[in-house]
Amino acid sequence: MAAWPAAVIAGSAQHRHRAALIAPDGDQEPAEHTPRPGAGRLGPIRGWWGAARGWWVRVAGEGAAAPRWGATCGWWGAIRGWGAARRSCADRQWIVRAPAQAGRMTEDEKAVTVLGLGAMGTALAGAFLAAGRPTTVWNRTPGKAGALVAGGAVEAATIDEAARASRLVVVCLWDHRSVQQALDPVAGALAGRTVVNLTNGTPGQGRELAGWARRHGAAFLDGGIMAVPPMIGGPGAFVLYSGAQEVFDAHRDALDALGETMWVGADPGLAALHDLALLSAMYGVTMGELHAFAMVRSAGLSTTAFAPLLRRWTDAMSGFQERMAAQMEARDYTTGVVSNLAMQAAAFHNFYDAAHEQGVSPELIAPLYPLMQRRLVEGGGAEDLTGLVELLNTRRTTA
Ligand code: FVH
Repeated sequence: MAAWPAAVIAGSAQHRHRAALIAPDGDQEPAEHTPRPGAGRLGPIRGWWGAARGWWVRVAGEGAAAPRWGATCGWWGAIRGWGAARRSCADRQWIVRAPAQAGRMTEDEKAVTVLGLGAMGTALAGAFLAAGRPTTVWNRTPGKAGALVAGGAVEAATIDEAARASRLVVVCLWDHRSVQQALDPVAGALAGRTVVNLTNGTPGQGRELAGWARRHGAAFLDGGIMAVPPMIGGPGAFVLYSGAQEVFDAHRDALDALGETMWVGADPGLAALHDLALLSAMYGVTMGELHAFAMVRSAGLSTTAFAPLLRRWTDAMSGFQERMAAQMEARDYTTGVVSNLAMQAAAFHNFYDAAHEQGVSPELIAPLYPLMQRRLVEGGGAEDLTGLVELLNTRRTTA
């Protein structure tokens, strides 16, 4: 029997469905994801087999008994088989939507759920709405969704309902523990969906959640929001993401609504690592500024009058990050030094003495001095202050 009918059958006996794709976490198969009817595990194999058979019929002319039909049906089988294979792969979540297709998404595919309507969750949901995404919201304590609902959001009565409403579920709660408490009971509802956690946490907590999501059949990204609520959706906001890049790519279009999106690596802990590193720098600057204001206030001076001076000085002393990074990469802290450690350490005691004279606690500036002393003892007097980074690794090796 000529092979072409088999090729047509193999290519055709697949499943028609909406091409709603969600992203896998790596190549995982969500345990509780239910492919559409008929899209069994063999779907992709049958599809590719159909395509191959069709191609073979066309090329080898197996349909000699009916050459014209053989060629036509060979092509037909190949095309149908290829299409069926792609759809089945999508059903199995082995492929993700190309960004170019985002414009053709259905309302269902565009839908987003936001869990948590604190200041940040509310801003996130508002940004999704503003971007034209059907948005479902949920908050532990009801009554916080009024403005969002007025703007077109749907308030889910339960977190389970909220989780099932969208393929993309964004979580922004108080802390890691509250995320665990909220998500654990609805793990089943999250299977086959993508969870994006934008709650502040540690790298370890991000990895733990990624493992939890994987075990429950959900794709996962951890995120760090580098913005305050009023900035969300505006040009200054950026959000860091980590986790499987295919997951990020598949949802990037949606996440772009919140601010500039930046993927920082496949390790799900990396978004939190970057987030906390950046926030640490912010807090370091703030600590110095608080101390400066306290000193000025201790003399009965106007903080308002002092503020422009403070801004001018901090602006002048910023912008050296790339140079610092280069010194660290080279582990050479002595080239091109303008203000060496020995000089800075000699003056630093004045900060303590002045604080005591003024009745100001030196506790915000205190940690730097012992580090300076240690580095001096190690022979780092000619170095830039950057050399102190060598003292901060508690897992220091001799390499
Ligand atoms: N706001 C900011 O400036 C920063 C910007 C950078 C990112 N952070 C982090 O975002 C997380 C949420 O912050 P938030 O500003 O929205 O915080 P709140 O307004 O206090 O809202 C907290 C929400 O968490 C809910 N919640 C607390 N515990 C639970 C729980 N066990 N189960 C379920 N939900 C919980 C709380 O619900 P309710 O008290 O209204 O019932 C709020 O929706 C945070 O990690 C920041 O570090 C924000």
